[in-house]
Amino acid sequence: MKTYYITTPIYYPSANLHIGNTYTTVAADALARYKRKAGFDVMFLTGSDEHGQKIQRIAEEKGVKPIEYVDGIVEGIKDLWKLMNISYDKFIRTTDDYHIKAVQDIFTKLYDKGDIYKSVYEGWYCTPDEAFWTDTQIVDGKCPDCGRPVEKAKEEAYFFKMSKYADRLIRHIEDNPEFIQPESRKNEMLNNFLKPGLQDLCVSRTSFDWGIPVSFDKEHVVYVWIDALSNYITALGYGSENEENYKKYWPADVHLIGKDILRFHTIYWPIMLMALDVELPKQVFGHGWLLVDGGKMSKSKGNVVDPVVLVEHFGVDPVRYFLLREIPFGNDGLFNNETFIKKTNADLANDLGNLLSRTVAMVSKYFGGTIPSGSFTGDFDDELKTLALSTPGLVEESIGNLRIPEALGHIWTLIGRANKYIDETTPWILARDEEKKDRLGTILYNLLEALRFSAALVEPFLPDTAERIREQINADDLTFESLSAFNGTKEGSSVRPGNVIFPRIDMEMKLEELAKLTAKPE
Ligand code: ME8
Repeated sequence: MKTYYITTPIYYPSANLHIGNTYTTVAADALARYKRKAGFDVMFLTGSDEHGQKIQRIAEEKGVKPIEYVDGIVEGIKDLWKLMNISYDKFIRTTDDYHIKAVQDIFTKLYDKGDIYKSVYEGWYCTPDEAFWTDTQIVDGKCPDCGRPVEKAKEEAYFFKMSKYADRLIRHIEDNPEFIQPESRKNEMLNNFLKPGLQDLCVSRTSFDWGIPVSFDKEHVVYVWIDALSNYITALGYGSENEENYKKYWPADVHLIGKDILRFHTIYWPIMLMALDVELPKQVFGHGWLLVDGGKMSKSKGNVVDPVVLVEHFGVDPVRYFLLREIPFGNDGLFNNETFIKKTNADLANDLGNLLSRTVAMVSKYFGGTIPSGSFTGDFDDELKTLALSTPGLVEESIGNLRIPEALGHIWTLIGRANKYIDETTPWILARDEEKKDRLGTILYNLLEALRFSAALVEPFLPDTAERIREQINADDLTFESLSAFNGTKEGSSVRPGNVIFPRIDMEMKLEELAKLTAKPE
């Protein structure tokens, strides 16, 4: 069985997660679900990155131990993933014992090899970003990434000899065009960071102690990126007594991350792996920002959209749908209440929801709920069938290239075609003529079958929606295999009319309510 290993970043439990973190995780979930459904043995990893000065400071401010603080947040993260229907296979916490031990061994191994050495660190530190900067990198005394003030830092520290592996990494990136995606980000990494020359990376700290102690020098804790990045292999048991999962799933098929941490994933991480003689991940995909009113949403800015509130108001799948369909995967996209409601009403309530309720209602009304035979073919049938049969291949191709909005676009083309088929074939007129009942039956059969295709294809993206459609059309097979023929709907079984799957949202009423939520401080 082919394996597929996909990861999200491990998130800082410095505050509750917002819709931006949710975006990455939902996208990874859709890909993981798709691959599982396509027959892959999937490992989908997510988790929390719990060490560092920032967490230590927050815990101190709150008067609790760091572990107590992060325990609470991590519980909330797990609840959020449950709410969002995230099907992760493993959740790693960097405070897990096995991870701590593996990171200590990794650090020691790199030291013994001569790739890590002790020296003195002098420079600037951005606490919110947990990033060190040199004199030339800071801008007007501020962090070049986030614009917040940096602090002077001077301390004994261990350093990683990054430059030793730079040429090898440049060659790897140039020889493997799929390694950094989207393509534009590859040039940014090569030209802005790698080619000008890499500085050695500071990999330990002594000014705080909320971290993994360096096993041979207990004054030092491992500086957060070696700790954090290693999660992708320690979660698989790398360096432990049981390396079964590591052997099975590594190298990762894709590390899905936001573009903010691309540098860490495409420079530091591969160099660490080279030093450890471990194969590199096949791909690092850096998606864009979810913006609110033109700015990046972030925990430290406090301009977050709370996914829990959105789900309470609209349900899980409208949120998943908007993130997956509306945000161009790889580029920035705007989260905006008005667009969100418009999109939910147009695509979910109108296109998909109405197709389902109209079809099921007509089967109930004209055939007493019993699914008719589909043998009486006529105009427009072939076009619908041909499109349905070609859609799985198109979706597969889009997903293969991680073009998630495009994949959904193909499914909605089919949904749109089915709605058009109703207009073209006018079942309500045929229903007036008893002699045309067979033809009417075929049309409804084809619509149910188009709905079965849509449900099967949409399932990885909107799992609840697929289940609700399946229930109403009474389909017993939503596998991808069943989409090789347009005849999976069972004639003679009964539809089960249910609630409207996406009630229309009253834009004006909700907008006012939502406006308050969008800028909700934590
Ligand atoms: O960086 N739009 O954790 P983090 C889209 N612990 N995605 C967003 C986003 C936004 N506005 N804001 C955050 C860390 N994200 C490290 C990672 S990995 C070994 C260590 C997503 O909690 C995006 O995926 O700051 C980004 O990379 C991640 O959250 C950063 O999460």
